[in-house]
Amino acid sequence: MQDFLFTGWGAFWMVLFMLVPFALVFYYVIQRKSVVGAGPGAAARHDLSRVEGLWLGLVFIVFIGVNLASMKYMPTIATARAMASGQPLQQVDLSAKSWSYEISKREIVAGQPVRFSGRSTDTMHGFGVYHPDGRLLFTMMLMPGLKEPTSLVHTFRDPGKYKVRCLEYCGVAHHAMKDELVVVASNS
Ligand SMILES: [Cu+2]
Repeated sequence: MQDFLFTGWGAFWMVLFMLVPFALVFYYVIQRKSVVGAGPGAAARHDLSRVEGLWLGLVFIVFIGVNLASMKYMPTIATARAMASGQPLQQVDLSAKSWSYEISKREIVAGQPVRFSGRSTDTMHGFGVYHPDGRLLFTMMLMPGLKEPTSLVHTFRDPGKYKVRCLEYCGVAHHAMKDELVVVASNS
């Protein structure tokens, strides 16, 4: 019985069978809509009240304000500021492969900026660092095949054990791709 669908004009009739009712309903809806409501037109603009205008202004100001105020916390901006400050950096080189990390230094001194320079040797990996209280501090996306390592500067404030997790899905053992950094208090 269904054979005719797959031979000759069967597919054509099948498409018509689907499309014609759809087209009819579409046409009906468009017709109805054009009769029932004209939609927002030039006349509706006069109804935009003072309150609506103020609300729009407030949203705009809050949007710009929040963006400006939070900009310095963006990892890229924080990195540029740390580099410009001329402070000595602790350098940590890391290499990611499925599904582990090689990290040149796992012990870090608090209060002194750390530059993480990361590479991936096989596929896309992430390097996400969590504060001991569970907050995600930053994550780096490590793409394979780049000439320069991906770098980010972060200054750790609190001594403790910081979990590292891959935050880019990278295969069956992605969930097991983790490591740990230890931040120690500075002696000075
Ligand atoms: Cu992963």
